[in-house]
Amino acid sequence: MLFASMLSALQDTPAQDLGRTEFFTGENGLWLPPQSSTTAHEIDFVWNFILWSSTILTVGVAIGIVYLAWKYRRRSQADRPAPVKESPVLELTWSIIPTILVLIVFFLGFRAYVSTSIPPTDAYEVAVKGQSWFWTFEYPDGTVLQNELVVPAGQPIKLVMTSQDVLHSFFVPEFRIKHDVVPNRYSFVWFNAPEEGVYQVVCTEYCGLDHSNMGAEIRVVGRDEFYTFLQTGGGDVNLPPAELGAQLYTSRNCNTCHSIDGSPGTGPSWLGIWGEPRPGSESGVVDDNYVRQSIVNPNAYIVEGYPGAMPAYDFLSDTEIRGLTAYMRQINGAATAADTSLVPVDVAADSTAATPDVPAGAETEE
Ligand code: HEC
Ligand SMILES: [Cu+2]
Repeated sequence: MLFASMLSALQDTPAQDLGRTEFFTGENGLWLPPQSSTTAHEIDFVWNFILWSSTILTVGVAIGIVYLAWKYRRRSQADRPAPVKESPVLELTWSIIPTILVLIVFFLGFRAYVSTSIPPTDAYEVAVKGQSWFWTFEYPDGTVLQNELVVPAGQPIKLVMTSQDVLHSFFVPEFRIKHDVVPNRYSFVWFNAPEEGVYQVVCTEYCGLDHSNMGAEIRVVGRDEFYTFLQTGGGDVNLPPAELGAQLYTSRNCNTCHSIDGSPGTGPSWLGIWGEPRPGSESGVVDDNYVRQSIVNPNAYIVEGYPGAMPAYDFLSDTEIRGLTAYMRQINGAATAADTSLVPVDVAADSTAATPDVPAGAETEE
């Protein structure tokens, strides 16, 4: 079929060659965002085909209406229309052309659907969990990230997605991928981003109060950077506990529910809680053990006056949990020397000028 081969030649045109201007594709452009995955141009081609064929048809029909209304206008009071005879040619034309158009749309759409739905067999798998209102990404080696996905450029990535609570939808406009994320079921989507850069993920299924803030970033990096990332688990391992805790407070989204200035939220503010009584809990007061339990198994004890809405963070490492605890102590003015320093206190006190060299990973020892 000549037409189909012409179409597929157009369809295989690389993204850059489609001839759109910076104005339309720039960051704040009015047109579609840049095509940043290997399958994006297929989706855009169907979209453009539908846009332009319906534009041409609409304009053609509108011009026809105006022209015919003018041509067959009533010229005098005595004007009588001649009987209308059917025209087989006309009727076949307006049946066959739309049928062909619809079949082309089906053919192109199905092809794009198949190629965006079936991941290549060498795809790298990352598990994705959506929950109100953030995304968790888990790598095969156990590395867990929140609201950030780091992947190597030029590598097919298969996302195995599920939801902890309600329907969400994983949408990456620049990759032209979008798929519902459903509780109690896995759904899949895949992409291959050839260019390094940062791409935005949005949730496109209305999922409650903070739906509009439910976003994530996909950071596409070079191979070397990706392997370094996997080795360090994405975390900064060389930080004093309280600083690590401060980072985790935002990177693990504790800040979406807990304030540190006493203002109310979904969960209790962390300001003023250290050492406070928690009658009925195992510890009785907010201390190291209480905080650990609150993080790993939040439903074991529910703070009075709050919903049991905190997700379990049982995947955090001990270093991370101790970091968060140190940060809570710091906010409450109860930080110890060990919370804010990586080296033994006397060493820190003695060293006047240079910071002593700390062996990597020293603070991760249990
Ligand atoms: C979706 C909202 C949400 C997120 C995200 C969240 N929490 Fe909570 N958290 C709560 C709620 C609600 C409570 C009170 C109910 C309960 O005890 O489970 C709570 C209670 C706590 C408590 C006990 C506070 C007290 O006053 O006794 C601690 C400690 C805590 N969370 C730590 C964390 C840490 C650390 C993180 C991030 C790693 C985090 N939370 C993320 C909602 C959240
Ligand atoms: Cu959502």
